[in-house]
Amino acid sequence: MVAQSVFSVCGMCTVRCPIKVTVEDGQVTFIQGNPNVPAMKGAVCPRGAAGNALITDPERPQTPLIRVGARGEGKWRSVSWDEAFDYVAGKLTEVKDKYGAKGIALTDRGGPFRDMHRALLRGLGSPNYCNHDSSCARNVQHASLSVTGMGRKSMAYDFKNAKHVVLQLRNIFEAINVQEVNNLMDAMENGCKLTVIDIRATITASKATRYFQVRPGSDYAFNLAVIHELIKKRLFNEKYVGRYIEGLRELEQFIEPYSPEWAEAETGIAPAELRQFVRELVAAKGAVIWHPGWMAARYRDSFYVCRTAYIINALLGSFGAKGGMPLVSKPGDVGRADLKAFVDLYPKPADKRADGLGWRYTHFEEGPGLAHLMYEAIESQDPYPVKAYIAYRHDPLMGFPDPDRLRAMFNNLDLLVSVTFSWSDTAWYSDVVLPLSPYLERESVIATKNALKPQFFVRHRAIEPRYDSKADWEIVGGLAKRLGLNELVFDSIEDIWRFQLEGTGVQAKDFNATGMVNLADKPIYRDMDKLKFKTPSGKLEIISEKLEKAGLKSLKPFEAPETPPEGSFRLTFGRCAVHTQGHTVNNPLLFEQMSVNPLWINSQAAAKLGISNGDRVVVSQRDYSETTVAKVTDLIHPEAVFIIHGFGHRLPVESRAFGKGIADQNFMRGGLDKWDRAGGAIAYQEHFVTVRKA
Ligand SMILES: Nc1nc2c(c(=O)[nH]1)N[C@H]1C(S)=C(S)[C@@H](COP(=O)(O)OP(=O)(O)OC[C@H]3O[C@@H](n4cnc5c(=O)[nH]c(N)nc54)[C@H](O)[C@@H]3O)O[C@H]1N2
Ligand SMILES: Nc1nc2c(c(=O)[nH]1)N[C@H]1C(S)=C(S)[C@@H](COP(=O)(O)OP(=O)(O)OC[C@H]3O[C@@H](n4cnc5c(=O)[nH]c(N)nc54)[C@H](O)[C@@H]3O)O[C@H]1N2
Ligand code: SF4
Ligand SMILES: [Mo]
Repeated sequence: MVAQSVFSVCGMCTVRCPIKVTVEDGQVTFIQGNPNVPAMKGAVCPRGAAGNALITDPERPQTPLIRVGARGEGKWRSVSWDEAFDYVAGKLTEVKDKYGAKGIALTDRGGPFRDMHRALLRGLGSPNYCNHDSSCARNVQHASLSVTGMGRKSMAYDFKNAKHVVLQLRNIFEAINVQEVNNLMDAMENGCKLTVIDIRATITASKATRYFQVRPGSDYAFNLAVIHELIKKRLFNEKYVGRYIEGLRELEQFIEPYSPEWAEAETGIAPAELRQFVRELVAAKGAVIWHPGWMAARYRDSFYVCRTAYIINALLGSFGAKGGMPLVSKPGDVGRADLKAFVDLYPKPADKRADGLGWRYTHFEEGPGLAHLMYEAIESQDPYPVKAYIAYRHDPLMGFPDPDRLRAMFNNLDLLVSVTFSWSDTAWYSDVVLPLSPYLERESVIATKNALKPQFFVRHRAIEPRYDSKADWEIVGGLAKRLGLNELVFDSIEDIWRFQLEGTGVQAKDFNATGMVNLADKPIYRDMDKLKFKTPSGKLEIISEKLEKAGLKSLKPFEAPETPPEGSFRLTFGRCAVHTQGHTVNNPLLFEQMSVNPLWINSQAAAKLGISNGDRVVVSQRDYSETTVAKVTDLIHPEAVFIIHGFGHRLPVESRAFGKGIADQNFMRGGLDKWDRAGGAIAYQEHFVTVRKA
């Protein structure tokens, strides 16, 4: 049997790296980074390499399932796809007849492959699409919009050519994006400096030229002091600032009290060190990336941390610059037609959104919504009842705070459907589970990547499904057929690709050789004298009209984070290199590499509690407790404890993950109400716990 190479896209995390899959005799024998993309260096990360273990693992939904017991009881009837589609379409139609199409909501995990299921919802006539992002990067997105008028992905992080990279709230060597990691390592070999600002000495910090351990939640103070130094010493890029910044005078007045000496009391960082750091940034002459963060849904002022990060980039002249944050190109920017979109087949629904965006909250970007506010509407029926909810590749019961409250909200639903390739807390609580084929067993719609070198790319199916699961387009098509949305029903993926590619001059076969079609020959950097931003003034704006109109401050005075109550710690969390969120802990290969999430606790704090490294500890919040093992270390700030998110599974169908480690979301009671009015994201790290030896 000859080996076959399939160019595809990894699905083990949200990054979606281009991969080359070797298939022999209908089995996947090797997964590597797509060699046509130099920045992949032929490699994938540990999770990408474990894709095949997901295929062979029987501990995932194998057929469509309809609930027979109570919600969450785990009693299921295995049904045919026909029956599952009929059932879901029937219930959706009932809800639509009784409450209108707006009574149906769908959330997903964002990303490039969502055109068809978004079209399905819009075709039904509902405005209630949300992605997961109020649990992740919404603050960054809204900060970017407020300063540049453009979304966060309108700028690339040009790590490869950078001279100084600042990672604040960003642990790049463990929360991995393979191409970014490789590009940053190349730059560091060429002398690029790396500064890490974290509350823990991570692996990224261990590779840094400079590491600042700040007090948890004090980043805004840190950034204000950096701005103070740049402005007071006139260290900013005068030409760039004169040309592109609107509102410098307001910034100058606002920043007055926030000196490095003032900040020291908040952050714990000595003024001399901060000043030396700022001088080094300035010396890098615009080839600076001050990363605005990714999972920046942490504090009540995280939006302002991201916003000041963008302002610092502006003062240093990083926007548009090679080695900084150059603007990306869309197909239209290089004279090419973009893909035809399925969502455009239907008009934008006229009803107002259940989450209040566009009418109650006018300063937020409407498109991906704010899922937690939609959940609130399920509970309150304000502005109207939402009675059917499809969680599409999304696990809100693990990803949002306070799962007990969320489950109570979901009890108001007439229908809860989960489309997923793995078991998840949400799937377990659903009325219907529609098993999606894992990424190696399914293909996707073609997607556009806006980039320095824009492209179209596609996920090819490497192998046939082992169980009775389906690809996205098959699931959407099966429902669409029964809901009278025949435009979304296709016999083959080739027909779908043909629809999408119409008028682009590209054909499906053009993807066979590498999995992608480049729309430009080389990376395109804009002329630094002719940058345009999409704000009302066309410049980078210190004062955002949208925020001010909504009664919010563009420049918010600093308020210190709460000090943990006596004997308590702030609960902090993040990623590790071998797991993705909650859905890989039960992966046989990855579970072997890390089966439990230890609680990081500062050595001195632990000593006071009589806790030694490796002890079992009880983590508590009021009357609620879970138990794990302690990692006692000098490397974390004494006010915080830290765990890797995604553990503490309690589903009997996951024999490996069951009962291992603790679940941070369970210690966030009331957390659905703690969200950032300016940035839109949940403030996940505003919760405290106590710790004792078990
Ligand atoms: N307490 C706490 N809450 C958090 C976080 C935290 O650290 N602590 N992290 C937050 C962050 S950064 C995010 S992004 C959200 C994530 O939370 P979710 O958005 O729920 O993301 P995933 O765990 O990736 O879950 C996606 C679900 O879709 C299924 N799935 C189906 N197909 C695919 C596929 O092709 N790719 C992927 N990746 N999944 C698929 C997976 O099996 C899984 O059940 O949670 C957020 N919530
Ligand atoms: N291996 C792996 N890679 C992933 C993912 C994964 O699950 N696994 N998920 C992907 C997703 S969805 C996302 S959103 C990204 C997330 O990427 P990141 O946001 O980089 O990852 P995190 O680990 O959530 O958080 C980064 C750091 O913030 C620190 N931190 C916590 N509190 C504070 C604070 O008050 N101040 C400062 N300065 N730092 C603080 C944490 O200690 C942590 O090291 O990763 C992506 N890549
Ligand atoms: S970072 Fe790793 S898991 Fe995520 S898409 Fe890339 S190879 Fe896959
Ligand atoms: Mo995320």
